[in-house]
Amino acid sequence: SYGPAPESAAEAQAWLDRHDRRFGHFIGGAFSKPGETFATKNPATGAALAEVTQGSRDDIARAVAAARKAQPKWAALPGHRRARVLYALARLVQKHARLFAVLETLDNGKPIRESRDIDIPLVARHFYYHAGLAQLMESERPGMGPLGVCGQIIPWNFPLLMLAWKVAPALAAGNTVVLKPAEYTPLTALLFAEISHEAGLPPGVLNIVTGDGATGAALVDAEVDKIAFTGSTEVGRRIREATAGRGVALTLELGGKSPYIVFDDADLDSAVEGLVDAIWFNGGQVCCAGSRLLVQEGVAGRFHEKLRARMDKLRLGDPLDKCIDMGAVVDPVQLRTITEMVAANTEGETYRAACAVPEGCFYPPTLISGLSPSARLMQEEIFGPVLVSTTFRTPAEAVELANNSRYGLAASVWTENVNLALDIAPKLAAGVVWVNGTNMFDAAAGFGGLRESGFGREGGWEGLMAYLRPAGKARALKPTMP
Ligand code: TXE
Repeated sequence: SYGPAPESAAEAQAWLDRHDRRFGHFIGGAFSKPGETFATKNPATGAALAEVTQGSRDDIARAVAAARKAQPKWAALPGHRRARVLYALARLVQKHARLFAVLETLDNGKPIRESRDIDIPLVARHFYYHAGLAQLMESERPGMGPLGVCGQIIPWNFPLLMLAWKVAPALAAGNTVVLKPAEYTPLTALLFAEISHEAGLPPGVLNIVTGDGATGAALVDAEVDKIAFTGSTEVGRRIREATAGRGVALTLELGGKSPYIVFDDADLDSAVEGLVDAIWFNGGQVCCAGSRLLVQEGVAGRFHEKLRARMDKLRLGDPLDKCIDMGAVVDPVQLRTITEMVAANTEGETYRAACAVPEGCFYPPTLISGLSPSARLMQEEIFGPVLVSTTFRTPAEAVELANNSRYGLAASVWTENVNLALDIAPKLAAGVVWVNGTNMFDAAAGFGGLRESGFGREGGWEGLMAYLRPAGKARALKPTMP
């Protein structure tokens, strides 16, 4: 069925009401009293959803102390006991999937179709997968132990999914966590904190401190053993400097300007459809968005024509409406950034999709073609629904253009020639390469970048290893009843 889903929004509103629309931090297994607060808003309407607390240095210190206290006991549990909790978390995310999806859509502005069918199912998948790793690590990675207390700072584009990417492996490995959600989108992390109690997570193992960049900086400065960060390249650099002298383990997942390469023998209709996913999924607010189209000269005209026709069919609107393709931009600040970057461009030809654009925090799907490789918009991340394009003649030129970037997160290659695909893929400077596909994620596959896109992997065994260190001696494997 299509159309808005008012009844499910009512459930989310009721949850907010139950908390009087004011939240403190989640520290040591309970919500603290709200302190100095700020509003988190629905970007589609501008309406305030709730007040959340601006975390201070003291709040961070309390959360880190709670995590420190809980850590030895959590790490000492046999893997299958930690697995049981991770499994329960996955089940509870599924049980409350609709509430999570609607809350995410209200807070972030992403289409309900995406939060319901992509974000939340992947969150559950991450906890199931890491429940497995928690059990397997004792036999598969003997002699490895947790790092201790992990500080985790996440962005607003996939709020609960980024929490899952960070929290699931950290807890599986026996660490405890202090997590700071992004200031625009703290609500699903708070709901997750609430269900963590029901899942049997011991107090102090997961702590959530809300706040802005200053709260994040306080967490970076705190007595933690690791910082895991996803966000802007600029903040990532600052965190690297701040932790450099302290022996704090670090993983960074930063920006990107991922190439989307279409060869002249590609299935053009599939490649167009792939682009809808690559750059208009979540309104282009995706670190690995295929934001830089490189298309072979012979098909460039036809491809752009098909692309413009497809763009015109995209539907923008109320994020809770199940039939829309693109919702709101996360915040007016981000909308301004996108608008200003596009307005400052003087090169190429700009095409705005013919679809209706609602009033407020919305930006139309946009294509800017015929840019030179060094143009600012070819080099800098826009983090919005704006695709830039240029053409190439030979495969070698495609590789050169693709790698002409300070980033190296992902790449997509479209061709019907498997030899060409196998030749090109390893030459691309990217952490992930998709062939005839895009934005494919799985908990079992390590994800992460090269160059200024950061380092470290999330997902799979590599992701778990980023939360482990050689522990000195292997714990004897004792058979225990489940
Ligand atoms: O990111 P920030 P912003 C890129 C994207 C976007 C731009 C700005 O290009 O347009 O960044 O977005 C916390 N110490 N990406 O400003 O500031 C902050 O509170 C510690 C790409 O929202 O990096 C939030 O929790 N933490 C990206 C988180 O960092 C600090 C996703 C991310 O915010 C901090 C998001 C500090 N000094 C933005 N300052 C991706 N790779 O997916 C801020 N934070």
